[in-house]
Amino acid sequence: DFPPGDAQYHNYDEMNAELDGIVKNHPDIAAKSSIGKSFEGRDIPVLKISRNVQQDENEPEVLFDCNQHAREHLTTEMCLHIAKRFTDGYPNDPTVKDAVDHREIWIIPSVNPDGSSYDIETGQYRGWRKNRQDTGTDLNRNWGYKWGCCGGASNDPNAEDYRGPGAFSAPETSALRDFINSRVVGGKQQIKANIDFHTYSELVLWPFGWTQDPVTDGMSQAEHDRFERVGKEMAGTNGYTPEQSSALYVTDGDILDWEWAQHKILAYTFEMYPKDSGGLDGFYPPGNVIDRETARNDKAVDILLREAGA
Ligand code: 0X9
Ligand code: CA
Ligand code: ZN
Repeated sequence: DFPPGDAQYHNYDEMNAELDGIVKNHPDIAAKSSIGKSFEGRDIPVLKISRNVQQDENEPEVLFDCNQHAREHLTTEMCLHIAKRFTDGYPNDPTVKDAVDHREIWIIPSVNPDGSSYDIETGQYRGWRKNRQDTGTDLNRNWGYKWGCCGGASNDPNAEDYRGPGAFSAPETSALRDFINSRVVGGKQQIKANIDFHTYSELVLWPFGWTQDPVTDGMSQAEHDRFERVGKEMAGTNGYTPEQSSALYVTDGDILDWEWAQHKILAYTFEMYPKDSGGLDGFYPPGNVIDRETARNDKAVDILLREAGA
């Protein structure tokens, strides 16, 4: 489990209990289901939040997903914070109420439950990043758009950024792909926007990651300008640095590139707190920063929810 100083973090069972508690307290606006199973057979839960949650209404949908990378535990807390805020905050907070009434919000607090459980299993952090298939696959190099194209991932199974033997070879990425594909209704993708939460470095990143060119096949100048405008607006509220994801480093097979290329989802990666901490320590901030560092993204989340209707 988490070490004593970090008991505020939710392990897999605690995460599920938190989601179940939210649904119990707010059955009209919150519902839990599963997008599928991890390699080791854990369900990957998704929480839907919306007025008349049991109906598929014609409202813009927004996805928040967390913890593709095992050791990035603060992101699971970020998704749980969003889930609490958009349920407990309804109907007293007008911004929250507006979003719950006019959006369908999907929250996946842990895309990689095997990896995060493995990371904390001994009570001492292992610094684990990948899933738990064989030597582990980096889920954020396993997506199927330009998978393995450009030197932005490794073909060495022992590498931290191993892309897997084929696109969507990981059950976790294929489950999330299938979920996103399932939101095509009447030929139209309902999910309009996404934040994929990671740690760390305090960045707001947008596609493409496979190339340093801002404008290229599948990304017009106007599309790029929208990513940049909304990215900078969000970064203005949390103090993160906004940039194209490949400015950090080139990746191929990351989630953003696939979501944009396949579905035109306005998709961002947030790298959360801290800004800078040499090496592995940055993945393990103490539990007492969770409230501050998750609330720090409230306004950015609201901006994305607004923009999903544009
Ligand atoms: O490398 C990643 O997958 C992300 N950073 S992390 O430290 N959380 O592992 C960044 C992915 C963003 N995409 C690109 N940089 N192209
Ligand atoms: Ca809908
Ligand atoms: Zn990450």
